[in-house]
Amino acid sequence: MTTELALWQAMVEARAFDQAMCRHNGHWHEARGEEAVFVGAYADLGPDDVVAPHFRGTCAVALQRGTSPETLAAGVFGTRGSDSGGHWRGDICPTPGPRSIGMFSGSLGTSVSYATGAALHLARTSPGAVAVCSFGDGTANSGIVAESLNLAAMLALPIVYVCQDNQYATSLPSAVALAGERVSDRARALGIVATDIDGNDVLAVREAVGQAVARSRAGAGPSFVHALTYRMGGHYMNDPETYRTPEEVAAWAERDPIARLQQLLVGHGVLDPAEAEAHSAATHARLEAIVAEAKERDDEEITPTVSAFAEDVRPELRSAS
Ligand SMILES: Cc1ncc(C[n+]2csc(CCOP(=O)(O)OP(=O)(O)O)c2C)c(N)n1
Ligand SMILES: [Mg+2]
Repeated sequence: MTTELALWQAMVEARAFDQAMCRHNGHWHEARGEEAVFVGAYADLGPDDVVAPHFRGTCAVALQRGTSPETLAAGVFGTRGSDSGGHWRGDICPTPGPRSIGMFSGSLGTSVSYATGAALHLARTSPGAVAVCSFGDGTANSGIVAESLNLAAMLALPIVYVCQDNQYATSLPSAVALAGERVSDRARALGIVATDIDGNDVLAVREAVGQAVARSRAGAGPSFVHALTYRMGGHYMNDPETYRTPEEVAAWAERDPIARLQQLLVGHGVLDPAEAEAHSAATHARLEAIVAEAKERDDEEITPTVSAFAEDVRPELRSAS
């Protein structure tokens, strides 16, 4: 199991990559404040498992699964060093690495159905392997999620659905947009085991998803985890954020998942405050340099065709079926 210290480091690295992207990519959709959900949910998976993270958090999951930040940054800016050989420019979601389903169409919810299909494939070919997918509260309202949950329940597929509820779909609060008290009740209605957790507590997320993964590995079918968190930044870089108050944002900043785990680790003597600050500053500086360098890279022009993509895409990704 990933140690608490490693979870903290993964969240720091995730934020450092994310914040560097905020500075260098005007299209970026920042994930600040939501790190506990995607770092905790994808922490303890194996190489045979399939992941389909929500676009807000995709890069952190790829980093956790061994893709280098240089490769990921190239994937965002669409240059040669990326997993697609430069044939995909992923302003919001780069090619995210082996056995990872990204958000390539821009149509939310599609990756949830792809992950469900992947779980069907795993059930037939790789006993014990699971798929984990995450999606936003807004996406949870799409028909394709309802269809996916139904199929997974009907066929007892090895999949864990994680709703990364950051309380907004662009400017629409989930409190208004979600009929019924809890989004997890929709899963319960289908007989899917569901839990509601504090999505700013990475240990709670790791625990809930870990139990769900264990159930799926044992053949007990799908689970649903509703993780309540908060988007500390705007929906995208130029969001005027007229739909919420600075007081609300400040109140949730007090519950920052990174600071929270850091306090716990310091309290337990696992982390020294000065060391924590130094590690954090060094990580932010390292990722800033990587992202800035990736943005400046001036590759020869790449013609993005499907056949060229097939030739240039990294061999291990091509054979990862
Ligand atoms: C099918 C579909 N409908 C609408 C959109 C436009 N859109 C892009 S992001 C977004 C908000 C999504 O909210 P949520 O699922 O909660 O994710 P979050 O942005 O909060 O992380 C919307 C509606 C889309 N990309 N795809
Ligand atoms: Mg949302």
